[in-house]
Amino acid sequence: MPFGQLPVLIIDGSQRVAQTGAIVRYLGRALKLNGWDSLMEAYVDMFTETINGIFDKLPLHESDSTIKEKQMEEVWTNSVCPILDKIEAKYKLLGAKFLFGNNLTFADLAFMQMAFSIELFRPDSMEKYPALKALQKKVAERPNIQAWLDERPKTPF
Ligand SMILES: N[C@@H](CCC(=O)N[C@@H](CS)C(=O)NCC(=O)O)C(=O)O
Repeated sequence: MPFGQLPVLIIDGSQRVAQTGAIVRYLGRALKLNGWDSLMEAYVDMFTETINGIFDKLPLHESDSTIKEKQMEEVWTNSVCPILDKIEAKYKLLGAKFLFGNNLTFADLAFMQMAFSIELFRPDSMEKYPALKALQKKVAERPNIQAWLDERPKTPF
């Protein structure tokens, strides 16, 4: 591990890249999931960083369930909803298949993962955002993604 932290992406069995953002951007470029020009790359990146910022706020490490629930309500109301309100409105206005048009980007993947994480804490939360809930489902149902969701280790917080 380059800096003693996960995640680490191992490329060709030997090269090691740490830091979520560096890994996501590297894979985004390699798999063409990063937007079609440099401005779109910046927007895809901006959405992904914002979405990942939500994940960082979730009370993942709190062991007392009462405190955890209280913290989650606070995070949901004050940090998550204001962002999802904006994303839902923009996504509806665009009327496209994915967050940035009709091609999947890593912003869609980051969104799907974050929505599942929120639902671990508040199971029906995403029902408040019908367009984004439909997007979450659409991304999760892509065959390769569905296969990974089914086989990946279950790690509830
Ligand atoms: N900024 C880093 C944070 C990585 C991080 O906090 N990793 C945790 C696991 S999710 C870790 O390895 N913690 C052990 C440690 O820091 O010693 C990233 O986004 O990749």
